Amino acid sequence: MNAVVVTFFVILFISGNGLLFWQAYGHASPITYEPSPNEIIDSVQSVPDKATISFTETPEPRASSIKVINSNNERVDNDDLKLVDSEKSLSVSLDKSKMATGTYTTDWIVLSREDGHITKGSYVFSVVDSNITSEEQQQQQQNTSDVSSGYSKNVTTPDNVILTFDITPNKVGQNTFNLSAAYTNGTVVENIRNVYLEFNNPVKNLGPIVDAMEKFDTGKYYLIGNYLSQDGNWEIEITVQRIGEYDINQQFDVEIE
Ligand SMILES: [Cu+2]
Repeated sequence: MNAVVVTFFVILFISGNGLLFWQAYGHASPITYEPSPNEIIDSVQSVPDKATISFTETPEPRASSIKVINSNNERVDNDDLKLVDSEKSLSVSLDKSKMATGTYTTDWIVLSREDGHITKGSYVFSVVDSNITSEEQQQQQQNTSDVSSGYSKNVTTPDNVILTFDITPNKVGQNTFNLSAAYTNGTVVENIRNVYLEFNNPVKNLGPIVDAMEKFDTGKYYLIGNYLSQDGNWEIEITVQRIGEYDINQQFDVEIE
């Protein structure tokens, strides 16, 4: 690497993308996804024929898998994993006759042919019905919000930070996640660099699904998405990266209807 490239990576690292940067190099790490994470596809017809993930290193297909699962934990792919060697990509074809509107989880696990290391991950995408107007969809969303109260919990961490974590609504589908961080003396935590959520559902074998929250005010972060793709017990791990201090890690166990 020449000096310019090194400088670029160092700046990337210092500027707070350390975690993402690190995950993107070494082993067979994903580069592109189709469908893409959190994509909202406007009809079943518009769903691509295959789910495809390309990697930084060539995967070994005999020791790898991609599964696309609906919210009833049923596979909607044809279990026909194929490697395109030149693209370092794996794909499975999708059985659209099994697909409808809803949230889908793509679960992948890959053994790198180059270094023998295993990497895995999950992400979600959604299929909606473009024939109903956005107003009607909002109405449906509103109705589902009405019948389900949200999840809300406060935890005081060993370093005297109170994390308040809310999920609205606490059911399968699109949710809004809110996090606020304040010290026990009432002052807001100001030196936050990044907040990450990691979703795991061990019983359904889903996850880890990782995403960064968006800042909307000092010490206040939110994320909207269909991460909770099935019911059951979800472990949601929050990582708050602070400038000049240790990361705060806190797990919330959430029962989703
Ligand atoms: Cu490796």
